[in-house]
Amino acid sequence: MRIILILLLFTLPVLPVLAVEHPGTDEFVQRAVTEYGLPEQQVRDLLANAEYKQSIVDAISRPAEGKPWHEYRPIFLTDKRINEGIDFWMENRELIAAASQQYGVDEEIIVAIIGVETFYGRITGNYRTIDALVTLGFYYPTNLASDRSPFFSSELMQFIQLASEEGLPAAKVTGSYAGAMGMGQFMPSSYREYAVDFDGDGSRDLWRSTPDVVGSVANYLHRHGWQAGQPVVRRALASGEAAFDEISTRNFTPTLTVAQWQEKGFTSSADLPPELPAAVMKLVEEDRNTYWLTFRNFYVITRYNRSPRYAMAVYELSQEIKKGMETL
Ligand SMILES: [Ca+2]
Repeated sequence: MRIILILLLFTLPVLPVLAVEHPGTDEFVQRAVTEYGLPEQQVRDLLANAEYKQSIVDAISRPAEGKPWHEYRPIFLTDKRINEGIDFWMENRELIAAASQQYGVDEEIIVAIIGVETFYGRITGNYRTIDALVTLGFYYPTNLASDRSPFFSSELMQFIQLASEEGLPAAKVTGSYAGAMGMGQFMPSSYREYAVDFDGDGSRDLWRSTPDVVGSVANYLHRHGWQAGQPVVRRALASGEAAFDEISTRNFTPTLTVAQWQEKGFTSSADLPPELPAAVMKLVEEDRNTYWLTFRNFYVITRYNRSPRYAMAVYELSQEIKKGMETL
């Protein structure tokens, strides 16, 4: 009997499994303590509590943003998302008007961002933020084009600070697989920098306070330079000799004027001031490419998410919702 027990002790796994220390823990903890003055044991405990998630690595490895526009657009431009956007706007009419007024950001864009990010707050993500940031900060897949682990590691540091400042339960907070949180999907650094307490209850709650979410999204766009009432994007006609190699792919900072782009073969379909700064974007439709002049406000939307298709989806959704509001 005794021998069997001893054998069992050696062959059965010991439960609960002792936490494995994540690679890079010591270096991270040291920085947390010396550079940010965070309490060592608390940081160690939090990291030890975090779990590596293969599903997070799989998700970051899937190039969802790489879909051509004609496949990307139908994900966001649905009747359901348009109609729920109209409902969300109606339910929060005064609030959205107040945020728009205070931060100088068009109402329909605030609504559309929350619609694209989380279906108006319904789908905010079920990954523990600590798992997401530890997995991507400490185990970022090496087979991807660029190593973004420094970014996620830095967001992890921001998250620990955020949790301490806002009194959040760091081990319980949930969000996207990439660490974005709440109805507006703010990364920890953005939460710390741009979130506002728009309902004035003394805390910034981007999960449960719709006023805080609406105010924070508006403030984010405002701080990145939104210009109220100004154009976002307009269709352009490209001549056969147009400067196709000067089209933006990653950075949509407007570098030339509408008039200069016209000289390069991209003519606006709408009447625009010739001195208006613009960039040029190509979208891949099913049977052809289309060309677009993008402006300062388009660039501002890409500060929320770098993909030009994301910015285009936000813009188109905003226009559909606005149209729906006008016909109510
Ligand atoms: Ca609040």
